[in-house]
Amino acid sequence: MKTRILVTGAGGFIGHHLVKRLKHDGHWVRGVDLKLPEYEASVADEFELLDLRKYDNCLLATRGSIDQVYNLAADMGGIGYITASLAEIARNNVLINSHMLEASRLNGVRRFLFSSSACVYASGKQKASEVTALREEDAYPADPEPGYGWEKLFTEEQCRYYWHDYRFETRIVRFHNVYGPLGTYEGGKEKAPAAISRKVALAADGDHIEVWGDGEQTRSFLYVDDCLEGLVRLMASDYREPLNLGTDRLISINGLVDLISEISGKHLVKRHDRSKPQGVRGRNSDNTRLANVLGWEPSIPLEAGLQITYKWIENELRKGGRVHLKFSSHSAD
Ligand code: GKE
Repeated sequence: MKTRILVTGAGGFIGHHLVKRLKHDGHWVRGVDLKLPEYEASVADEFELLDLRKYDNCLLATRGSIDQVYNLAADMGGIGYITASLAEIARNNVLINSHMLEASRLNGVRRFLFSSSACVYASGKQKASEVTALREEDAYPADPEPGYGWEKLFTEEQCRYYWHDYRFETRIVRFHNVYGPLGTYEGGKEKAPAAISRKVALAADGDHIEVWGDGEQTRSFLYVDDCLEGLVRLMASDYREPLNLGTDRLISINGLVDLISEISGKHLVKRHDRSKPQGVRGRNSDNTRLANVLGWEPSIPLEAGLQITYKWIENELRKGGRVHLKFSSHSAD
């Protein structure tokens, strides 16, 4: 019998990619989201438009002998988005996650994966660009990102309670800035790799592009295919505690801009805007536990992942006639 899998957030970036991966692996997949995937049709066996903030919809989504739930549905975005409305984001995500956990348990789901975030880590441990990579235990004493991070940390705890009280099997992944094609690149929810790719694609050779902050803040970035591999491995594992899923290659945002500019073949001048949201000063993933638990680590180089991502975003903009316009007096390639 095929494994029956529910992916919530299947209209979003990681969820859409995950549905493709699970179908490729031969599973039966139901996708659920508020919206359809933006850039291509879902290959899920069933796709249902449901608002998972409502408990009855979570019962519907988990009906019919579902074996595994990948709960990726979330109100989320880059640092500009998640710092703009704390109450609404926290409320939406508390509702989705609490209701999905309970509905999954009542409907007999065998395993539930919760998508947490590096935003759970204590801010005091992320104050320097040359930051020490974060181990899973660095989430405590708790001082996470307001709103979004607190909600993620609370739901991690709730997963533990579901094991404690009901022996309900949960898996908890902490994503570190995942990027790749078919992700949001404009409109306010985009994260740095997509936002900078868009700005570079729209710029003409020699232009200025806006970079938030002084650009010396640091991050590590995870390509989506590595993310999928980690998710599938974690679901199959017997590990119930939170686990980082990221790379441990620390790079400054200025370095990221340089890499993307190089891919584009353009020489661009950075214009730093220190009034824009910057989040933590430095953040990196310690992958010791990831490697121990999964017997595997992400391996796709940043240059390779950015190349694919940049080309996809540039092509999307070109289809909309926007790259072309910007290049009226310059070469487009
Ligand atoms: N979004 C964005 N757009 N960020 C920019 C830009 C830009 O045009 N230019 C520079 N940056 C800088 C931001 O100021 C920030 O310091 C850094 O890039 C990364 O921003 P981000 O990708 O939006 O998000 P963060 O890594 O700060 O935070 C994200 O962390 C994830 C977990 O790793 C969160 O927004 C969540 O999306 C997520 O949980």
